[in-house]
Amino acid sequence: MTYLETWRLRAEFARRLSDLYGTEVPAYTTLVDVSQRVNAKVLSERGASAERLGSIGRVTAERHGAIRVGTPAELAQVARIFGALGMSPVGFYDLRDAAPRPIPVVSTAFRPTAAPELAKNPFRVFVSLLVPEDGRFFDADLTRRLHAFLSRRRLFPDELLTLADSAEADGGLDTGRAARFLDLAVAAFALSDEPVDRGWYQELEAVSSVAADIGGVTTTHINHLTPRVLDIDELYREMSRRGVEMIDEIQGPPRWDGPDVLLRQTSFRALAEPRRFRDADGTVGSGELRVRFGEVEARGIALTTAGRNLYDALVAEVDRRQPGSTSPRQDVARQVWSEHMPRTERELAAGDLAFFTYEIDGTRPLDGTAPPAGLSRLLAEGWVVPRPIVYEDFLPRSAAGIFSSNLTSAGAVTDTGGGVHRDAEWMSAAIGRRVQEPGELYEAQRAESLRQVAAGLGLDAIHLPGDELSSVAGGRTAHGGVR
Ligand code: OOG
Ligand code: NI
Repeated sequence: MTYLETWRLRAEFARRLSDLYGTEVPAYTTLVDVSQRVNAKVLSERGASAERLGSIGRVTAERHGAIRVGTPAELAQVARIFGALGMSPVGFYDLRDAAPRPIPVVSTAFRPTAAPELAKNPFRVFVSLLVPEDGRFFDADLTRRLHAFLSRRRLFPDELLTLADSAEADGGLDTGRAARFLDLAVAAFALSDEPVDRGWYQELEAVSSVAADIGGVTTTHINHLTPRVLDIDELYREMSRRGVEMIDEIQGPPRWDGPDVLLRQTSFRALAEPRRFRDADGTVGSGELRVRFGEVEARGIALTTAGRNLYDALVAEVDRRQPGSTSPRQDVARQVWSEHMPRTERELAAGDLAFFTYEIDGTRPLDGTAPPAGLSRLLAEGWVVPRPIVYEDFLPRSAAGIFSSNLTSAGAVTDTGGGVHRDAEWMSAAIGRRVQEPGELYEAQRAESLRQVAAGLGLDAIHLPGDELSSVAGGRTAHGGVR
């Protein structure tokens, strides 16, 4: 191979980061082993249906990472490195008012967006940006000192950024430059042995351990690397059996006998790692920090806005029932889901609750009838078959749960100081690239498949279930139809 095109750079980066993280955090290697064992078992038990949400090749290589940076300029540099790997910012997550604990960051995820790229390698990174200006966490003096500290550090060497720009512009790098780029990129996310200023770190840690992990050190590092597993409950049990202490529960939807949607995640506590510290008198000594951890996830089908609203309503219902219940949250959730969540993919599709691509069902007997223009009838009469679109993004509540389960200090937040406004627009401007809406991407994928189905069936357009209802009610037939 003389040239590494974008997706190969991405796959190679993910593989090398995984090797690095395995040497730094040995429990990660155990997690990957157990994940692969569980995946093999699920595949042998369930056969082809195990691959409905991604081929075993994709799932085995699949990882997400998490990193944390301190300034918009650093975030913009991260975007150039991930741009070289074919990953762009998707989704805006504000964790500053998150339960169970507020975290002083706003986040996005860098990932491939086109389906063929995701199929080749879906590597994604959850990137969090500290908000030192937020007065609920930092007083004016601390904000000023954080800005000064962050402006003095340089996370990524110029050579790395220049190579990244050229890889992005050309869609890859020749082998020699690719090797150099990958060395520099992986090294930029390794844990540094640069001494940590103990007093400064502890001052920030009193506010938030995430703030200390970001603004208390002169470098960044990969915080965790998360494999994907096909049966997260089995993985949870197996890790516990091996003596790895997991957090109390699996975040996200419950295990149940209907379709998996969105994302289920769980993690184990940060491990204390040896780090060097510099004390006020200038002496350098050793110590430990607990900032990194292990996480694993299971992915389900992406939900439409209506599906997401239903999901949020069910989460709220679980919150309402939970306090009076002696059952674990997941059991309460399973009960709530069995009452309200459609039990089949077809019902999710017909109710426009989840995203699918559609194909003409070639096995349908030709009986001379003309195909209807509404998706519900096309489904009910067997004209088309749905194929689920995998949820490629994150859940703010789970992210907050993952952050919080690994904090070393309770932190200090006031509700008196001023919060500063941050949104996807703000973040797009900071990065210099548009932060895309996850829903837009799923919607575009579905629309493209419906265009092809319409063309194949000789229809002008196919109407989504919501539009069929409104047209029955005398509403907007053309509006929202997919042409
Ligand atoms: C990110 C926490 C969120 C996830 O998978 O939801 C996250 C972090 O700890 O930096 O990784
Ligand atoms: Ni994560």
